[in-house]
Amino acid sequence: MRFNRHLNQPIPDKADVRALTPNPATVQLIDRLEDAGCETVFDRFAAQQPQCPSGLRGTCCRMCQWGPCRISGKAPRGVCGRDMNQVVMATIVRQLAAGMSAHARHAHEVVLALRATAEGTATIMLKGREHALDLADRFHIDTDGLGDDGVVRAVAQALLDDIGRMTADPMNTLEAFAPSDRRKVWEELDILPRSAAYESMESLHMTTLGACSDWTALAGQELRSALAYCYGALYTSSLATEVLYGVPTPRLTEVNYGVLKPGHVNVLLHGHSPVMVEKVIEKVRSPEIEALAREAGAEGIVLGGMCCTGDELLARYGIPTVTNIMGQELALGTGAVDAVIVDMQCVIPGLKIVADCFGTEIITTSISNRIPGATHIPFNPERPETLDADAERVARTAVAAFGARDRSKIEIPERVTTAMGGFGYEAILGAFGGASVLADAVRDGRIRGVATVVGCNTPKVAYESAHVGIARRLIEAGVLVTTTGCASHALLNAGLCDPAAAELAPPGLRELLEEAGVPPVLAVGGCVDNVRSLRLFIAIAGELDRPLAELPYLFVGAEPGNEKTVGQGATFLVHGISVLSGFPAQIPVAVPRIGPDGELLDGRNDITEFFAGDGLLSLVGAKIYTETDPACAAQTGLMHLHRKRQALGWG
Ligand code: MSK
Repeated sequence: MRFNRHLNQPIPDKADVRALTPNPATVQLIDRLEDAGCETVFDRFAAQQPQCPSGLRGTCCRMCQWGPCRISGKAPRGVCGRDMNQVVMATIVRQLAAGMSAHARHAHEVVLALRATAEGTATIMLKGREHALDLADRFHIDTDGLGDDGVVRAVAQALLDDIGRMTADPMNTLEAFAPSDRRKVWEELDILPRSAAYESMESLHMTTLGACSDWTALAGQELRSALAYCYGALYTSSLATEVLYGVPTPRLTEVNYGVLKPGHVNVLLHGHSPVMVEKVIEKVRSPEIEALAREAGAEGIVLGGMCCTGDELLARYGIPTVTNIMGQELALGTGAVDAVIVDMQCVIPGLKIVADCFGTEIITTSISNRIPGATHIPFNPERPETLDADAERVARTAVAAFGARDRSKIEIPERVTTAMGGFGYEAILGAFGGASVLADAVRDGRIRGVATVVGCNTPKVAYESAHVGIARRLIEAGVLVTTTGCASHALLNAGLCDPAAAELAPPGLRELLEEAGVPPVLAVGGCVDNVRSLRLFIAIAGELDRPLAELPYLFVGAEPGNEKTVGQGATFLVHGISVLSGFPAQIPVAVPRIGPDGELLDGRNDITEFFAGDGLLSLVGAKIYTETDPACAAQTGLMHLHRKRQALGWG
């Protein structure tokens, strides 16, 4: 592997990916696309090397039109006078705001659909009505005389307020779900947020030219935004989805590229928002559309999931997942995919390039997402009355693609993996017999710690090797693992979400898993469902009567990619749960070197001290560890968990 001295770590090329990626189907499809002369993310990443050192270190400032400015030893300040700390922290604050905007937009669509359902303008059958009653209770909504739909409408309004409130009133979800000892920490730090929309606005405001010159105040805004992100975007989206489509329960299925079938219409469902895709599934499973597929000569219809839409559909219906953000082009390389129905986020432009190589129909269903050459049938959350008819058109377009394609190019890897998904918060507690059972096991060491292994992929790490390498080692050391997002696909395809994988765990954890009939990695849903893992952490801490920051917990983001991952990590940090990152964010990493007089310079700076030293630790009780090599990263994580246990006297 090529070593990048600016990052102090190796960077993989395509040969390294072939050698290190854990899924043999991946290698088969990389070769297949190369033979077909079809470029992928791996080729474009190679073409971009070497990447700009200033960009990699986060020291390039592009936040006004006086720049761009590169902060260096020669020019330590930008044209306006910003120094390195201000540039790097402002960039991180902006990344979190961008990620928060994405999740908040997703939440907004789902909550509007919930409200429209209560008002009767959207034809959606509510599957989680009892969940709405529970939320109404938690939000202290006076339900007297509201009626069933009135309660749902009031809950939707409370969630909508948390997405978009512009005044300093408390957030409903934060008041209902945050642990009280944490709320005190946040009050003392003065970081209680208003809403996702307000903090996105304030983050952009504070980082614009001449608005704030104190990097520590920007760091405070980062933490405030993390809370807005968690409670205004993640909780709102995950809870509204549960009221609309029900709370997931575990189910066994098969996943991986091999679930696609040559004689069938193969349709992949990709993106994040559940609203259109749920209705499309309803249509695809109707006798009319099934008949249409048979008329076109197909033996049936296969639905497969990609990215977070895939995670959610696996959780709710056991629909097989295929792959994640960096595998989306590879999936089309099977030549078997007739249509990809995409809604919002993580649908890369490269998808259409490969689609054109194989004649795959791309259908965009979000008003925010346009792809040149794709069929556009969008769901507009302000006009829910068209949902039914639009979903029917989407389903018909997808099925019609079967007859229009050249099927001679089909080559599906045989690999199929058994997996269990559907571990909503309630399902995890139900499987183990309650939070107290898990708390006892954490205290007596049968569970050495609880980690959530989540997030995207990045071409800067050999594809999926870190997710799988770290998770496997954590299991072998007795750590219970939850997962979401693209990491989830890597772990599902690697067999770690198969109940049979309990045999990898040491005796104490293995017995617990076998008794509960669950795998060592619990797939909880899409990236907004990280709050299900957070709720689990909070529930166990409650049983143990300990603050979150004292417990052997860890957030692992081994292959960060999307701006959304910044807020995911920050969400857990601000709750006192440390983060293990597999790749340095765009900050000047501490690179030790020898000084002019032979002395060792450790390369530390204010930003690395804040995130990885005592800064954040002294404020919220958590910090970031960064380690690329999966074996070393797992050791780092295990050391963190062990130290927590030692401090508690739990050995
Ligand atoms: S899809 S945000 S690449 S997890 Fe949620 Fe995957 Fe990250 Fe998108």
